[in-house]
Amino acid sequence: MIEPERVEAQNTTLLAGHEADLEAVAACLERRGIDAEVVIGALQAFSAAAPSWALGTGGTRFGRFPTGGEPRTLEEKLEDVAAINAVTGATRSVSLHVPWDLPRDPGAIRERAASLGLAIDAMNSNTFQDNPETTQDGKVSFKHGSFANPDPAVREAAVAHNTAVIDLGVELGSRAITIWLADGINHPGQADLRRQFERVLEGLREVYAHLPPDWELYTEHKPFEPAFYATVNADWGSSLLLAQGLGPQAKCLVDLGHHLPNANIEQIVARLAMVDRLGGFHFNDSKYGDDDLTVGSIDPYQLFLIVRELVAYGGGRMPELAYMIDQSCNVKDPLEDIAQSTVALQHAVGQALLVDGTALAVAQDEGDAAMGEAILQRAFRFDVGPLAAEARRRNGAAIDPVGALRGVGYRRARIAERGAAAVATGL
Ligand code: PSV
Ligand code: MN
Ligand code: MN
Repeated sequence: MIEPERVEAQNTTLLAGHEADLEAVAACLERRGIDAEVVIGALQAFSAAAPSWALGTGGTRFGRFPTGGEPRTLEEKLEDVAAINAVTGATRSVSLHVPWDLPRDPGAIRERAASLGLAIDAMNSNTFQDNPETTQDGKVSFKHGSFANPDPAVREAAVAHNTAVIDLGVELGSRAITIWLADGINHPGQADLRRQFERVLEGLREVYAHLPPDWELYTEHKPFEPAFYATVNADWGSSLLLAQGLGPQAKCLVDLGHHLPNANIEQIVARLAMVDRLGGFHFNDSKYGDDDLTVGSIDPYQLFLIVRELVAYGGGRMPELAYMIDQSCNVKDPLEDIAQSTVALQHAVGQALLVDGTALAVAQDEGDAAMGEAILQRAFRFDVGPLAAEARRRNGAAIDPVGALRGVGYRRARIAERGAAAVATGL
């Protein structure tokens, strides 16, 4: 545990400089007619769930180089998320992935999470691998798909796994299930494109029927990998068709890395929001494909434009959607990586809140492209760093999250406790 006093101690040396920066930034905003307190308050309210599957070092098929002291159990994963939250103050929940996470005593996990100040966010099911828990001890295989599989027994297993994940989530206090399917084909002729989609929709209807009334089901699209010719839920259009075919509790989840190169993600977000089918996000950044890089590390302007669409959808504030991080890091300490992503999100939210929506609408109505763009860039170029740092500080977290994690020696202590060879379960 990183106690608040230890975080506060890390803040001490930075405090005077931070306060001077904050005062300057607040004065600058005041001249623009913006109350810094409003932005700080909105940033304090923002939180994005940490992915339980990204607390250990990621890897590729070319190797994996563990960080040391990685969490070996779900309990230890919760402790790591609590450590991230201790320094960001904006990681107040964790998203689980079943069966990578398979709590034998869900009530105890729920209590442990609550005692660490954490809630259980959306549950993720997994029919993209063969695991004994999902394939009825190897009686079926998802090699040729799950819901889209030509074999009804496999389709039933896929439904059974997803309904079991919902039941587990109910016990854990979750309110949503995110379904990403690897279903698709690698070769033309391997399966019928229309029939595959129909089967997926049929299967998801059974899962949907199992949803408690206060739950949501998110369909997560992705164009390729592992299906390299045609993925069933390949894009936002397919995802929307699935959600619309299911019912009002079904919405679309946008993983920022799940788009073909140059896709206009902010426009996709605007479209889904327009029809009230925007459910949540898997935040990350990407350079080439589904790279799962640190949020905002490659294209922070795109992130800002996406979050600005959210603020527009929320009528000037961040709407309450399922905000999650989905990333994987091969070289950084995963906890530092998630903390950096969270800070990037805070920056994007802060910048998006600075956009003068009224002036933007006037510029748009007048066809003044230069002014419309200038209004956006004025907000994007503003240094919201001190506002985000103040929001963290007021939430009892760190002015400098990565510095604080290092300062308290969190990784060193975990290596001593869990061992240098401890490797996280999951990916
Ligand atoms: C698939 O690429 C994905 O983005 C889905 O969200 C999975 O649940 C996750 O990655 C697994 O790492
Ligand atoms: Mn994802
Ligand atoms: Mn992905």
